[in-house]
Amino acid sequence: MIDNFGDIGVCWRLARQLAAEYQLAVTLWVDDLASFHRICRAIDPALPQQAAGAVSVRHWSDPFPDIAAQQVPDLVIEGFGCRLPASYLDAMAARAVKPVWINLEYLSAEPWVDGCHRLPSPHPSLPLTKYFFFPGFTAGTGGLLRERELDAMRSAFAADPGAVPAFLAQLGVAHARPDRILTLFCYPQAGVADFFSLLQGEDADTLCLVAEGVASEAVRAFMDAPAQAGARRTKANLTLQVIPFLEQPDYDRLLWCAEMNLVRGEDSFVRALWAERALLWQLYPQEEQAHCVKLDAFLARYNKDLPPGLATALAGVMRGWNGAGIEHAPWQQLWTPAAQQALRLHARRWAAQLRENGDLAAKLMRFAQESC
Ligand code: TRH
Repeated sequence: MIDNFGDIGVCWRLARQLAAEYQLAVTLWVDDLASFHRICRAIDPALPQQAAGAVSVRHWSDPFPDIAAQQVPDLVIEGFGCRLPASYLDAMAARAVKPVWINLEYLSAEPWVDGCHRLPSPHPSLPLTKYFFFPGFTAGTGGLLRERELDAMRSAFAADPGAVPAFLAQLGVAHARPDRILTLFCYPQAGVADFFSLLQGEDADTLCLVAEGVASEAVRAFMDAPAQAGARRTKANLTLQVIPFLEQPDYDRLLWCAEMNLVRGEDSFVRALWAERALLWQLYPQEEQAHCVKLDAFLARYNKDLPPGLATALAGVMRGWNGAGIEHAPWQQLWTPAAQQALRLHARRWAAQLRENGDLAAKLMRFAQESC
């Protein structure tokens, strides 16, 4: 049995995987049930306790519900240093056999991560030890979340010539064979309006799909209408369509339809890596530009085996997307037929390398067993 606390996109995925693939009784504690409802429609934000598939979901309210020592499971995962309530820590400490306590950390490609993965941190006053568990891009880290069936599902989708138009039709998207499909998921800081202008002026036809609620201001301005699912408008060579915010499995399928996925944060970024398509990553903006350091660390790894000209162009575009905006020249360099072929091949090789590192849930389970 485990309790899982933390950032919803990542934690919901991990909770489902641990329940489905390891038959664990998982409880997911969530403070913001309304956000959870967006990625899992079955969630009722008004309920303090409910089931979502095989996962039990509880509202992390303030004050925190009373939990007795006997109710504390063998494994407690704290997502992203979310700080467990004092009463819950007391219940953990009151167990005869202490639970394995893991702090699942943020994803970063920075070199120090390998050295910090699995480090213990004894609690200053209670007989408990927390272990840092870092996702990452090397074998020395906890790896990345990847369900057992994911590759088979993606391969079956790719092998079916009717899969893309059929899936898009399900979302209400007419698939008139544009030159390229982009999906857009970003933070409010992204220079979306300028990006739309850039796409309008391109020679290639672009179909850009954006989920309802994402970049709403720029989408509304482009549409000159509310940014609601179903809204669609073409200006010059850009067609923009708003689609519903999807549940996680369908969001994967969406990523499999695109030539390039613009993703953000952590979970959508990792899904875009597994989609094996070109991607642009927007990091969660942090104080003192800490996210730029993280982006450079990722680019240093990801771009290493790309042809040098293409690596420079991709780095320029990705830095622009996370800063002052995307410049036309490096953007265009990504879209020559040779660049597209190289980026697709590179994405496939990279995903294969990442698979070799092992997946996060399996590594977490192994670590928990070793730490009992
Ligand atoms: O929600 P995010 O912004 O999460 C981030 C990261 O965890 C980051 O590390 C943290 O610092 C920041 O929060 C505060 O972006 P992320 O991680 O990509 O999670 C979004 C989830 O939404 C992901 O699971 C994919 C999912 N999603 C859908 O399920 N359907 C959709 O239509 C879309 C657009 C996204």
